[in-house]
Amino acid sequence: MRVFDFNSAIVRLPGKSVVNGLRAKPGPAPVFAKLLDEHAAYVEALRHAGVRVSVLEALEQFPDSIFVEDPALVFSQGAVLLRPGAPSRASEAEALAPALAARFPELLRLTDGHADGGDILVTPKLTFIGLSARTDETGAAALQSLLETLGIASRVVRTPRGTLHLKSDCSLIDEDTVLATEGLENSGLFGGLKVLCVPRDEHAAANAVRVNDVVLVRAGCPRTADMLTHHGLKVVPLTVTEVARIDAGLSCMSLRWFDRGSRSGAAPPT
Ligand code: CIR
Repeated sequence: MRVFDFNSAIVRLPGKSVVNGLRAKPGPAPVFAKLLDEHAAYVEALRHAGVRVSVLEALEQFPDSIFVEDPALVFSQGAVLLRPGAPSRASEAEALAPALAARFPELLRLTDGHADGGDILVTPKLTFIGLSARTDETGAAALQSLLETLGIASRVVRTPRGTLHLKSDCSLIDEDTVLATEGLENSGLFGGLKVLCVPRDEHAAANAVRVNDVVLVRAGCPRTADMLTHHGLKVVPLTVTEVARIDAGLSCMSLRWFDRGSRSGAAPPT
């Protein structure tokens, strides 16, 4: 079983309030209808990759709740409700609790500090927890203890300054390779993993999603797509122009895991 073999995912429909999602810099708001299309194409791509996708209802009171990756972490053996670092997102975790309790044998809760799922990069041997404006040292330490109870080893690292989340700048694309921005590669934090560097003008492509035998990659990043294709991967380009207006990309729109008890979804990997 590889850490990117998934047969199950949760996504949440965007509410109209998504146009008021958080963003670091002022700019044009997303166009709701177009963002819905982007979301629908993303869900379709997951399904096409062999994932059974549960679509949760929109939550108008939480503009950023479409980004289900941030309030929780999921693994085959259990889920963890996190404590998102942005005050407007704090209650998104409890809003996800019923959906997770219904799907996971164990539901753990972070009770100290703050941590966003976007700062957590899972690799086969080690899970990296990036300290950022959203994930603090108390949250990271508490999360390490919870992960230990699930049998997952972790290391606390630093998300580059000015970067929203660790995974804004990197993704695992195969069992021993990470796709990353140059800055993150230079920081040397990946140790024994190989690093493929995205071109500077395709910085945002570092947030990709490996799902079973394909990699979802931001459309409009042809050199990254070529590089991944040469690396032997099947690239699925997806447009996230509207989603990007509120500082988001591809990984943040789903929680993905391999449900060992599931009869539907993808066939177990060989
Ligand atoms: C936020 O600032 O929280 C949202 N507007 C974007 C969250 C993106 N999440 C992610 O990259 N994991």
